[in-house]
Amino acid sequence: MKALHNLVSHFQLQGTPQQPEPLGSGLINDSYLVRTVEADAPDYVLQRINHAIFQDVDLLQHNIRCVTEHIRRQLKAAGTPDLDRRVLRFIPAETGKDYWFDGTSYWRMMVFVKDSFTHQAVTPTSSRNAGLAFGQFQAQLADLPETLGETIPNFHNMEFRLQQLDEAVAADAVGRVAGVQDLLEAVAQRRETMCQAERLYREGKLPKRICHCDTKVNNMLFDADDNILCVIDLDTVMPSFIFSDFGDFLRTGANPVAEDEPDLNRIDFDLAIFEAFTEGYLQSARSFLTPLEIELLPYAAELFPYMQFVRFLTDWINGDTYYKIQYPEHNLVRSRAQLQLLTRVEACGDKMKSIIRTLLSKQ
Ligand code: GN1
Ligand code: MG
Repeated sequence: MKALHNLVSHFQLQGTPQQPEPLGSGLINDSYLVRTVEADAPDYVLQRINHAIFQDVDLLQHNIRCVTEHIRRQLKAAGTPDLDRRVLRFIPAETGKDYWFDGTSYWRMMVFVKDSFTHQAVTPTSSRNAGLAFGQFQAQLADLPETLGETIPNFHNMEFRLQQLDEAVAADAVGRVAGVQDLLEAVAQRRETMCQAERLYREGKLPKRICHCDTKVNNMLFDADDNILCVIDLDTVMPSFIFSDFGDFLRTGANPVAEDEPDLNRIDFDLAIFEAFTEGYLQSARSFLTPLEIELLPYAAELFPYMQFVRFLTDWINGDTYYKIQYPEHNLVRSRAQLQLLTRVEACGDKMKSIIRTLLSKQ
């Protein structure tokens, strides 16, 4: 812990930092809260960047700097108060870069958004706000002057994720393939349909836009009155299909239980949440969405449980090399939970379409 404290000294902070304390439950990066002694100095978050996953730290922090500054400029121009609670602010290290390399790990610091809360579950009201917020996030970034790179190449590319699964199955590194034949069958059945976005993109029918790409419920900060303050966890902001933000929110938000729920009977797809989120999203995003993007929103709701199912299953077959696990079968349990969610979403296909039709006619 002494070492953590030393790290902090390499950043251009305001105030006197105290000993970092562990923070949050992200599956990828390690986070610490760094309080400052002075009441008028902000507190900070110190994070170790998972360099195995985000291999190009310069590109990563460049993307984040472009995005946060662009949004900050817009909010400022609109006269929005309390900017440090409305968009993340990263602190340069003494090198002038937005990270510090200690010889082994890459670290970064940002201002801790005070009096903020995250949710693991959502209500229709907070979902509508989330739809508005993520649609607005895409809208804000529509005129970003800089070009962003892919911080994780092919991150939400379904064809690529299936290829990774195929490779894992072929290698069968830890002998787990025989035990998951039913799951592999479920993957195969849906393969063609689920890869339609990439096909449409190649045919020039579907655009990529700057998206958040990890729109989980717990990647938004709310104030004490449940208003959305800002979107966090910007590591995966990159060009993608808008389905990323739409589908991944519903994957976690419309499921009343956690993404790794072991009791499959408790997993569901809540259409009230779908409706509320879609209403908010269409309200802020409709102006730039194409008719095909809108038509494919129900597909997006299926795509993300499917993609997460494929990713967890791949990690299980690889012997748990990517996601942190809390118990030995965790990735298998996660896989089964995501497949169950997918079947619940699939059962709602017609209802989703009719909800979207109704919402469009009302707006
Ligand atoms: C990871 O970092 P975290 O926990 O917000 C993952 C997402 C997955 C999610 C599943 C970079 O997100 O893509 O949907 O776990 N992020 C990365 O919980 O792989
Ligand atoms: Mg996160």
